[in-house]
Amino acid sequence: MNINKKLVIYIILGFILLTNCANPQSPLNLNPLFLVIANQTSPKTTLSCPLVPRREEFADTVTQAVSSSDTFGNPSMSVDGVCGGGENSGSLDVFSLSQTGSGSSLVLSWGAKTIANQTGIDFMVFENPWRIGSDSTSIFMEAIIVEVSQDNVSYCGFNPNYTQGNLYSRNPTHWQNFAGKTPVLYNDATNRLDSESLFNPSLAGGDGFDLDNLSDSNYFNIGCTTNLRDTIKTNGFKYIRLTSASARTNSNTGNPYPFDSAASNGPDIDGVAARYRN
Ligand SMILES: [Ca+2]
Ligand SMILES: [Ca+2]
Ligand SMILES: [Ca+2]
Repeated sequence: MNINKKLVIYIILGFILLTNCANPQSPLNLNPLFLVIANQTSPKTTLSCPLVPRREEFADTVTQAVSSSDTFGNPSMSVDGVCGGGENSGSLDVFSLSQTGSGSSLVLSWGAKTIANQTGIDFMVFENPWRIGSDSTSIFMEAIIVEVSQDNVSYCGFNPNYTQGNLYSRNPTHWQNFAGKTPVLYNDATNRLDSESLFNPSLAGGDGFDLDNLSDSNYFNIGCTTNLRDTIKTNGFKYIRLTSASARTNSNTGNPYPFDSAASNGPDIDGVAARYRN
């Protein structure tokens, strides 16, 4: 192409750009065209959940689980990424725990990595609770007891405290230090937050835990001592165990923690994310 033809093309392009900058509503605005082209060619248009390969924050190893042929009986769904359904619906990318028995617990890890205790929330548990209508005190939720360990033998937990006795409550504030009570906003495809926002519950949803709040209670006979609690707080943990609350006895009542007997068939684990991995 000779230099005169180039000059003419540059002048035309310059005119188009100037027109667009001056008047965003101009029919010459190229943005919609660019969007159409981008939508036709970019692989981002086929966003799917879960994201492959999974992001490094998520636990990637199923250490212990009881799988089944049920729809949600595949433990790998708990380590494949997180596909939260937002405030009013629950993810289906989940592995379901049973209410009682050996299938009521799941142990996950991050390969050989240690999860450290640093500033603020150290890990997030993503179940699939959802809000019933607009009432934030009415959540369809299946409570989970959370415990961590260095050797998958002796564990310490977060001193779960349920305040409504034998009566099941849908109000998450009645379930202190349990997981499974906050709707999940994070989604690998549609709400892929950066590695800091993933641990901000107001952006990601889910239930955050800080190792500073680890308890030395051994009420559940899990092998916890004050020494182990302090060691985990200082040096971190390798294994996280998630257990249906209904499989455990409430120290306040001497009975198993209640669940929504009309609708619940056990907590559903979408994934767990750790903030500080060594
Ligand atoms: Ca912390
Ligand atoms: Ca659930
Ligand atoms: Ca999942």
